[in-house]
Amino acid sequence: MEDLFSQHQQTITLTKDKGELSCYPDWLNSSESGRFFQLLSKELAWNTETLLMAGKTIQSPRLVAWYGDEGKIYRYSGTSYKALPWHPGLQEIKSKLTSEFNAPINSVLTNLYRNGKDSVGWHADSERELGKQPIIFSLSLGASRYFDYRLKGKSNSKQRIELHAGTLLIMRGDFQQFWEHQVPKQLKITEPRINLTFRFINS
Ligand SMILES: O=C(O)CCC(=O)C(=O)O
Ligand SMILES: [Mn+2]
Repeated sequence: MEDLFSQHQQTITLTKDKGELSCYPDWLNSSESGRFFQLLSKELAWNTETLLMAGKTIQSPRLVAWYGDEGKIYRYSGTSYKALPWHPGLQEIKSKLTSEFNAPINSVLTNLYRNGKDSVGWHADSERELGKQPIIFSLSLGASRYFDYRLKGKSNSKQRIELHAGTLLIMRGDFQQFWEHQVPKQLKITEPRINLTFRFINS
């Protein structure tokens, strides 16, 4: 089978060990990423997510919204979310991804980090409905933020990259089995960032 990524000369492979993480800087140019940021920050159904932590429920330190094909259900941290119908802006990005990478996508989890106080803690995208070797396309818009990743259980393996507006990050193969990732707080950042994680779920 032809490698999905062989045609993308500008893809930077960050790790091929225990799954693959690759990065495609400037996948969208600045006018496209600016247009999508404006549109999606205004029009998506942003809400806090309820997380179950050590038996207590807390509100996520970021806003999220969940879109996808009809009937798709996403279970996360003790709560089920029914996908909202595709927003035209998300549909447009999804079409560009499916035509360039020939990958199946049926949903997208969207995150809005209102400023540097918002974050997502260490986790892997390993919910059962994603399957064992999910391919996840993660597009960043708005403010630049750090993205850290480390081998599970090995805090000294931490690596850091910075994700800028228009950067596409692709996680695939065994990446979610062996690695975890986070977007740490960066208290000096006052500007918002949107991250879109396009996925294929079997549920
Ligand atoms: O904001 C990011 O870059 C990562 C978001 C993330 O890890 C997730 O939605 O699972
Ligand atoms: Mn994630």
